[in-house]
Amino acid sequence: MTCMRAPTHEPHKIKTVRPLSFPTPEERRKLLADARFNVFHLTPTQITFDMCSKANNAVSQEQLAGQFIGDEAYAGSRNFETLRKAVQNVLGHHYICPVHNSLGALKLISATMVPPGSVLPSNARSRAGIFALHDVAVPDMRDQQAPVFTGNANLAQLRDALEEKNVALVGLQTFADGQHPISLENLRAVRAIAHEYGRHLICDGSRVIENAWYIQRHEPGYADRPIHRIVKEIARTCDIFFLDGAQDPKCDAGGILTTDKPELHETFMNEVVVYEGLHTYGGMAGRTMEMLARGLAEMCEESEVQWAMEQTERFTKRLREGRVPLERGCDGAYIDARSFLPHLAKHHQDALSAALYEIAGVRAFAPNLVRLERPVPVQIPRLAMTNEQLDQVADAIISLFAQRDKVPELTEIESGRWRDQMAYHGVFADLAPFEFAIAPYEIHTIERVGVLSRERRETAMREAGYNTFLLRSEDVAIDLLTDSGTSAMSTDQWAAYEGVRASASTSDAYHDFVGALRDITGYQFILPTHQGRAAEHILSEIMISPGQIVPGNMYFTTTKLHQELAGGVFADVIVDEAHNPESEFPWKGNIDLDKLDALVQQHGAQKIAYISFEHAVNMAGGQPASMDNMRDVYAYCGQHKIPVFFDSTRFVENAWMIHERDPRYGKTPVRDILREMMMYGDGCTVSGKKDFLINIGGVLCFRENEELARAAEDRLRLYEGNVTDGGLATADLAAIAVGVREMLDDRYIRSRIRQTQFLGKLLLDAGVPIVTPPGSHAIFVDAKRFLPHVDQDDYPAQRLAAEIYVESGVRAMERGNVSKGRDPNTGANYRPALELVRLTIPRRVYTDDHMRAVAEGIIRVWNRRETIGGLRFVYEPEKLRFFQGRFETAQTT
Ligand code: P70
Repeated sequence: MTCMRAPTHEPHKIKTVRPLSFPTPEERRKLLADARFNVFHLTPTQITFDMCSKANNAVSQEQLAGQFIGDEAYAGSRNFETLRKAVQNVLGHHYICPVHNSLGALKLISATMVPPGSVLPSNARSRAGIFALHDVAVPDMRDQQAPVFTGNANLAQLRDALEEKNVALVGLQTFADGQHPISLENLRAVRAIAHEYGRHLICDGSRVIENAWYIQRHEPGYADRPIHRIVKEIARTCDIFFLDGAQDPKCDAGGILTTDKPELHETFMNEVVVYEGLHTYGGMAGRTMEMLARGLAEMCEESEVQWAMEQTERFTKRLREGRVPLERGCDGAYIDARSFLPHLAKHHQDALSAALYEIAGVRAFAPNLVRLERPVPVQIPRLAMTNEQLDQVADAIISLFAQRDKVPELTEIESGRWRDQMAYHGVFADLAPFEFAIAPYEIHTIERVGVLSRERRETAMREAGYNTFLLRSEDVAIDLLTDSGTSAMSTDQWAAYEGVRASASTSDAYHDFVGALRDITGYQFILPTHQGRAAEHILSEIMISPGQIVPGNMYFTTTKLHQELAGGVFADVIVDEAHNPESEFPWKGNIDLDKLDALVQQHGAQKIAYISFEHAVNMAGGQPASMDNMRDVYAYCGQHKIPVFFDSTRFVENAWMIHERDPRYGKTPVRDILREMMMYGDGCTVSGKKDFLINIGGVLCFRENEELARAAEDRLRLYEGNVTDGGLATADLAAIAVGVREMLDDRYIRSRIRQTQFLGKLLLDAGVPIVTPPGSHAIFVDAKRFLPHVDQDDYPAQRLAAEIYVESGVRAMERGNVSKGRDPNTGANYRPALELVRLTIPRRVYTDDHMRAVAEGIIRVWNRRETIGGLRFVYEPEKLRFFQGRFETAQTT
């Protein structure tokens, strides 16, 4: 079955992100000392990566949505019914007792079934401490010889215990202690023996998924069995099954205790009200039950399981190659602290945890009883991290391993039975810090994507008239149609969105919005619009008199259209290099001052409405303008009294390119570069759906010309909405105010552009013709060089975009002859110099592994390029024909 092949990229995209913190080495030392060298006491905002897989997993958007439909009734809530059904479907057990977490389940079991003085043989150590409290012994039944399934029980030993001891129950853990998987064969044998002696088999299945995957991989006869069936088999083999909601179901709390035996259920039901809550909520909020129910069903999702397990394989492999002593645990690397720090006499685990935090801000913590001396687990929060991040965490550990001799001993100043009670004095040795170079966020929620077979993609493309705009998003695997409105919002943005007090007139969010944008642009008048083209519409109307010329650095479709609708005539004044996809000129977004001057000389300055100056020129391939060029154009226009208006849709990206390519700005933060850029203009329009990290919105700004601002406001009232909302929801204004602060984080913008460049490099290395140098928001494939045998009037870029989809499920966009349209005078196609397919990277949505998959798909198309022909229109709209035009394949001459 193909679903069981190891996936090469996430089978989903990122829906929302949560910010990471980056305390400096100095801050970390202070925080560690304050926490008395016990990393347990640090909080997530003091940590970069919290390597724990409990309660901080990423969830699907559907599971998160469950949080909001919690039915907080005291008795018989709908959420409990949902949970019950999920248990029946997923685990195949009929009866369920809800509990607040797995400790709640254990408490019920010990209170009802395990009398003091009895014995509970188990394959795990991690719960022994709890039972010891009740005077119950938990002898280790693990078969120390078992080669693959190291969590298997030693059956002879089990039998002996049942013969000789006062055994109350037989207990097992799936993936015992996070390290030891059990086979289904062994599980069945344990059950048979337990039943022979009239005892029940109880199983802690908090890591049932990881164990099921192990069975699928390693137990003979299970290679073709889907995870959900193995999970059900495991649960149904046990008399009682329980799990922690914050583990495999990726909930934030909660748990369940399930059985098929009515008499056991009755026992629990009588006790649950004592410790947990009523039998229909068991100490969970209604929303927790809803999330848990959804999480139970989703945790068996095959491709997701394969992805998470593959990450664990990769992470442990990298550490092994770095010679770090470890075991591959179910959810990460379990480091043997004694072998890691052999020179220490004591407190190996805590010394290792402290040193790792000190050098890298990573928390890995061995919980539980101090005397158990368990390994330090470096767990991967489920679905929350990218492979790039995991690689760097592994490298941080390897770098600590390389300087392990310097890790000093901790001096105990307070102690207890549990590790959280420990406190130490320590010293800081001369450990070299590890610096992360990654995106500054983790994955908070995910969105599953469409995966069709090649045949179904062929049909979908044909039905969409070979126009990627007309595909359904649910048929697309990786969507690189646009970076517009496709960003993943952060949890901080959502918090602002949710917390807003909406208003039909002026809102607090409006003032935040204006304040934030004034601060960033230095402009006085900030007008919200519902998106970019609305700002363009208004600007064009108030600035252009019929017949006036609007020089611009290459056209953008909507910008040019609004200039023309206002009676203006667009004139391209971009540097020649921009039209040459092979030129390596670093500032292909520049305005050619000679071209501009020629226009002024020819028509006179009063005939020029304004300069339409786009940052990071989209149609040229996402190419930046230099600071010098902005300054020179502004100086020139100042002399001739011609206003300069920026299209600042991708101004942060332009600013980062200046940071990268102009050595004078190599140390200047983007925020300051941006401020200087904006000085060289009189105002701007922005499609906020790009750099602002939001899904909707735009803005029109004027630096200081109040008259223009008032004229624009008049139109805003007519076309858009209130002057204080521009037709946007108050909540979106609030999200923008947060987004525009996040976009100025240098770590974010660096990682964003690095990702685009990474895709560019993969394609260049394979010889695929792309526009060079690669831009910031997109990689543009050069269809003229890709399909030289297809005439431009057979729309090679349109066809190439269609082929890329059919080959790989990746959706791209034509930017060439179809987009440029026809000359209204002759009716002929414009046949622009650039005939491109744009692979546009949404912000914070995809990972490097996605980019690799995109490149591989395009390279496959490249290898069969000779077989690809052209297209002809079957339906051609008059305006912006690329949006809704339909095509059929044409035989190329
Ligand atoms: C894209 C999007 C929008 C855009 C832009 C620049 C530099 C203004 C706008 C308009 C969406 C798009 C729009 C038309 C054709 C294809 C795609 N660009 N200026 O994917 O802003 O969409 O907010 O009205 O890039 O490049 P808005």
